[in-house]
Amino acid sequence: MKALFMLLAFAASLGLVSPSMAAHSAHGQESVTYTPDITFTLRTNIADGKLVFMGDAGAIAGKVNPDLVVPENAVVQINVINGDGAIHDIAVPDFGAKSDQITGKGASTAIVFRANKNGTFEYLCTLPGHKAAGMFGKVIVGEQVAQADTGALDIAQDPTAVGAPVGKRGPQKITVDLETTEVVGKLASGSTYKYWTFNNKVPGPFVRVRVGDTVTVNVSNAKDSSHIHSVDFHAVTGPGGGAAVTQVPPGQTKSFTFKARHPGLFVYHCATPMVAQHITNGMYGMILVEPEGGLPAVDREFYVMQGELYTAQKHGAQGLQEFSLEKLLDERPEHLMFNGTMDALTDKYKLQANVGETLRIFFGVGGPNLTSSFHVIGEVFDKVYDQASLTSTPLTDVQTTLVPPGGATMVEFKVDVPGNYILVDHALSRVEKGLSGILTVSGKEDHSIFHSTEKVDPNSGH
Ligand SMILES: [Cu+2]
Repeated sequence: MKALFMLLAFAASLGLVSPSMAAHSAHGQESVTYTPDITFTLRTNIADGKLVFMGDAGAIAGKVNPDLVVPENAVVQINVINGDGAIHDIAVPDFGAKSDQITGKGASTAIVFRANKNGTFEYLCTLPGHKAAGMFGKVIVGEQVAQADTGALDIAQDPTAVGAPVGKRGPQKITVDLETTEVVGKLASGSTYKYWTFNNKVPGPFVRVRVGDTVTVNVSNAKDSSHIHSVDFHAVTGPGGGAAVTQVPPGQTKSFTFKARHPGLFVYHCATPMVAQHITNGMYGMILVEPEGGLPAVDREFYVMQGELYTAQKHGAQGLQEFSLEKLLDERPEHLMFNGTMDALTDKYKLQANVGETLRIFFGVGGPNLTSSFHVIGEVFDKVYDQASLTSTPLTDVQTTLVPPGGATMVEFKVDVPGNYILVDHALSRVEKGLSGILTVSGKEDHSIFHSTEKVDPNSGH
């Protein structure tokens, strides 16, 4: 429902739905974006005989009527969960935002608005008597949000780190060095996670070879690791994809050599028990085996992988997030992300291109559990190399393509219209758990392709 609401709001910002519909959906607010800049979750509660909003997660967890501190001009989402079973709503009248009423215990609603003026404003429940009973607090716009410097490692993988095309060269001998590490990395602003990685990045390095190459893989497990690690390349024909000979204790190195016999885009991952835990913690990456003569030239290539984190703490919580075995086994991730962290492809790295260019995305799912419905909002894939088969005729003109865990796809499309395009898994609840990326296209508009008299929000997309 919320995803639909956001979709409508986003469509409204592009002028794709009627003004009345837009006004209804966005509560009269202009230019909200597909993904909010900041999200708060409040739970209604009865405390000391008073009705209150209680912070549900993150820095406001457990606080009564918490101050909601946001940067100026941020798109703010406030979720409210009914915790007491009475009728409630939430409104921020100064920004024209008001939710539906929620009645049942566990029911929820949300409001979204752009905090486009500085100052202190009120949020409240508008039901008669509820504010008087205690249901109100402050939205403080324009104050610096205090940010603990965690000193954690930046493990986000650069989506442009795709290596050099093989071109016309013949088969060669190639060496791939992988170091397995266990490091505390930045998950989102104010939160960290103990990642397990290949070469301190999630996903691990993009390995690029040619069919017929002889590839030697050296797996070194860092001295300060606590666990055995290994690697299974899906491009390998042999025991465990290499995992049977690379169970490496801390401080040691093991190697194997394989012939790249099948062209394609293949996932690699750690395959040490419990394998699902090693993968969720960040131990996955991809190897591209280019066909003879190489792939057709394109203007830009990107490396994107989808992952999941199962933490005891809820999405949005601050501080060190700890692994939850229970949630992993139930396949209930708290966080989903492209390239390792919550903001890897929305803030740290954005995908950039110019109008008229043809792009190629090497997209894979580390997982370990969820199938991705990969989609770029506002674009159509000209070509989809389904299941990352590079020797089959590609599908053409595709909106959304399925990518299973341990699988990949290669998509190509020409960008014709400037703007921000959002990479998503179209199972859009996952956007709420962090899964999105931005492709920014610059250049001249072509009104024969897209035109509107409405103002396009320059920040649309983020
Ligand atoms: Cu491992």
